[in-house]
Amino acid sequence: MRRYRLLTATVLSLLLVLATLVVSPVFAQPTFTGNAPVDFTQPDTVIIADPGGVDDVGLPIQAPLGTVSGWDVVALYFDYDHTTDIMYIGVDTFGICGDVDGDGNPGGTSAWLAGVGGVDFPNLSGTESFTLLIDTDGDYVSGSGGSGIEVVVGVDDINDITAFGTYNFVGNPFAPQAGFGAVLPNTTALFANPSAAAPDMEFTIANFSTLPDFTFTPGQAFTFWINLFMGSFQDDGVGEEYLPLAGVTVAVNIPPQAVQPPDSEPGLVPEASTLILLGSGLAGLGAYARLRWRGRKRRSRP
Ligand SMILES: [Ca+2]
Ligand SMILES: [Ca+2]
Ligand SMILES: [Ca+2]
Ligand SMILES: [Ca+2]
Repeated sequence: MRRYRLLTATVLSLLLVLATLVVSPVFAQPTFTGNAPVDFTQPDTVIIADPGGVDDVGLPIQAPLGTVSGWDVVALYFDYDHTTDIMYIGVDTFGICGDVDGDGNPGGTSAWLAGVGGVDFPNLSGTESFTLLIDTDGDYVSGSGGSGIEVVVGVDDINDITAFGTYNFVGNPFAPQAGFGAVLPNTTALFANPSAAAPDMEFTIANFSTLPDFTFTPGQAFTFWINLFMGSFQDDGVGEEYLPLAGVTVAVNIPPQAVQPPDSEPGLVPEASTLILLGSGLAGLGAYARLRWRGRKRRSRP
């Protein structure tokens, strides 16, 4: 009996060791600094470029030549950690997110903006708004303005950055800033209130797979659909940013959990603990073989 228990334990431990040698999940999380294109460099990052590019947020003729609004988005970045179920999101704005007049101060109004009757409010207050709409199951008819958007992440047109969070979406996708419903339990951690030192909006959403109507299993590939809006009603003459377009969604395709075969990377050495386990497994097999050999010798005696 003893030898069978020893054999079972040995085989199990060897299988375990082999399993860890064959596939080990790999995920390097972005380190937020407030600069999305620098922070999101992982191979599984999904980038959604603004089809409108830079300079698709209109400005009044009073704005100095070369001015770009802080509403102007270059690209969105997504990186999902299948192990922790945390989604990392970065929004690369050309300047500082929320700096409506692009003068380098997200909470200060330039003379030309004041001249046309506009105000640049601090901390996304006033009617300044940042909204990321999410259709988790793809039932929103893009461009329709109908139902189907489950979630909105950001700040509506009433509150300021202190209310940044993840909410049920209950409005019309053509006016996303006015469609915030009940707050969802998913912890939403904003890296920083955008400033000159950290110009891009960066945040994480916890328990991402539990957002309403999601049906994917972490580890597997999945898709959701988004629309991003940034703008204000009090920045007279300055336009709004919609990605890709007002009321239109774009698919975000998240790849499956990355796994790394043991010899995929030259110079990759198995961890010491793995080698010790492998060694003890082999030693166990050796002990079993010796037991069997002795048993056979005893039996073969006349
Ligand atoms: Ca843009
Ligand atoms: Ca400003
Ligand atoms: Ca502002
Ligand atoms: Ca939906």
